[in-house]
This record gives sequence, structure tokens and C-alpha cells, in this order.
Amino acid sequence: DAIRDRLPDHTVDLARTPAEEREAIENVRFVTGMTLEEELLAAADSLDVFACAYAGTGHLPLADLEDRGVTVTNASGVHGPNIGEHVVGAILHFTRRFHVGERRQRRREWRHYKATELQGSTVTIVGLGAIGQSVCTRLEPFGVDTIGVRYTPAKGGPTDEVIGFEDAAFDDALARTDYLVLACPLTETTRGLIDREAFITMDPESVLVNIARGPVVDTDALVAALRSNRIRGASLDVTDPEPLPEDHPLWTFENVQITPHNAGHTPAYYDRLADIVAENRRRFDESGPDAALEN
Ligand code: 7N6
Repeated sequence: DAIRDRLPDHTVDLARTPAEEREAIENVRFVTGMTLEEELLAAADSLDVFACAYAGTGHLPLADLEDRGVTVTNASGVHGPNIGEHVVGAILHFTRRFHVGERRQRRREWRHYKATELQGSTVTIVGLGAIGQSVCTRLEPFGVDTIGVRYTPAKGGPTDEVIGFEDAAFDDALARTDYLVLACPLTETTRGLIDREAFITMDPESVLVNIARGPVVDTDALVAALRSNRIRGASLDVTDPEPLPEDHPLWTFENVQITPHNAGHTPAYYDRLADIVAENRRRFDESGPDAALEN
């Protein structure tokens, strides 16, 4: 409905069943959705654009889409306030040790515990796309030092320092980091980026916040790091695997905050998504599929 409101001159159909999806994919040029299975794509004879509703498109059969000449757009920009606020909340959760306070409250126990201050901390943000930038903006009033990690540091960015992924610079940043925020896409470079060596390099008082994709972190290495107190804690909105199985060890740590890939879900998210999809459709109408590429 939100897309229909924005495109009054278009017919916007909702495919509710696999049969309806199949019919749509065979006959239309512009489809939006969360994912597109390879099997469905094989029938996409008239498809020009798949407007993916996610910011991250690593789950799509990208090579097949390219082979078929289908332009893929993402929803970069859809997660600004939602994930920015989630990350600030996650960081403050550990800074102020709210989990310890909650435990005491549940026991009706009036006893002090040590909290810390965010001011003066170093926050490293891996990925300076729309999400990384929104995190950085929201952290500025807290008086933190920020380090941004991106493929092309020469582009600069809103953080105090901007570095690339090459080992020496990244390791040096990890060693200085109090809060490590992962806000990057899942790529060959970022898969397993936070591995056993990274947890050894990180400060034992540092906190990991992952709102990117589960596999950016080596899960076994994370569990091992938590078991041996090699980091202070972790806030995970994404995990590997997802959903996290009921018997997974990550559920057992008091210093791990888990949310079910939930950081993006707010009512405003759907409005922003509809804006992006409608804008891409307009560009497609005006100038063809490739014009829809840039968000
Ligand atoms: C779907 C969330 C994104 O990439 O991770 C989000 O936009 C998708 C539950």
C-alpha cells in the first residue's frame, strides 16, 4: 500500500503465493521483494529490475542476476535512525552495565556495581555506508574518538580517522578500540573479518556490536573469546547461523545481548523503503533499468 500511494499511475500487484510469484516474475519488468530464489529467477524472462528491499544483497544469486541482465537495486539509506539508535543503545547497555542493574532489580537487590563512561572511548565503525555514517553522527555528542574502516580510505568520512582493511592499520585500530561496530556488507573481504586473531588483538575490555551480517564474525572464535573473557561482551543483532538455534552456546552468556535481526524493523522503515522503491521505479521509467542503480 505504501508503494501504491507513491506510484498512483502504476499498477502495483502483490504476489501472495508461490504461484502468483511465478506468474509475476514471468510477466513483469520491475519486481520488489526481499529475496529472489534461483528457481524463480530462471523463469524471469521479462525482468529488468529486482528492487531488493534489504540494504545488504549478499543473499541474492548476484552472478545469475547479472548473467540474465537484471539490474539489482538495494535499499541503502533505509536504515538510518533505526539502526543508529539501536547501536547507541547497545553501546550504552554495556557502558552503563544495564544488564547487571537488571539482574539486581530482578532480585530486589540494592547494591552498587561499577558502571563506566562512554566519553573518551574509542569507537571503530567498520563500514562507512549509510548505516556507519548514521552511527557516527549519533555518537558525536558523546565525546568519543571514532575510527572508520572502509575499502577506499581516500574517500574520507565522518569519523576522526579513516583506515582501510589492510592488516597493519586494522590491527592497530582493533587494539585501540573500546567498541567495535560492524556495519559493513558481507563480502569476500569482510567474511570472517573478526576471527581468532582479531579477538586476541582486541582489548579484553572491548565490546563487539554486530548489526551487519552474522558471518562477518567467526562464531566459534567469538564463543571461544567469550568463554575466556577475551572481550567484555557482545551485542548481536545478526548471528551465524540465523535464526540462532535454541541450543546454541551464544544464548548462555550474560554479557551477550541478542536481538533477532530486529534492529531495522520500525514503522518508519517501511515508509523509507517505499520512498526508495518508488524513486527507483521513477528513474526506471524515465531513463531505463540502469538509472535505477544509484540510490
Ligand atoms: C531483514 C532485514 C537489510 O539488509 O538486514 C536487513 O536491510 C534486512 C529481516
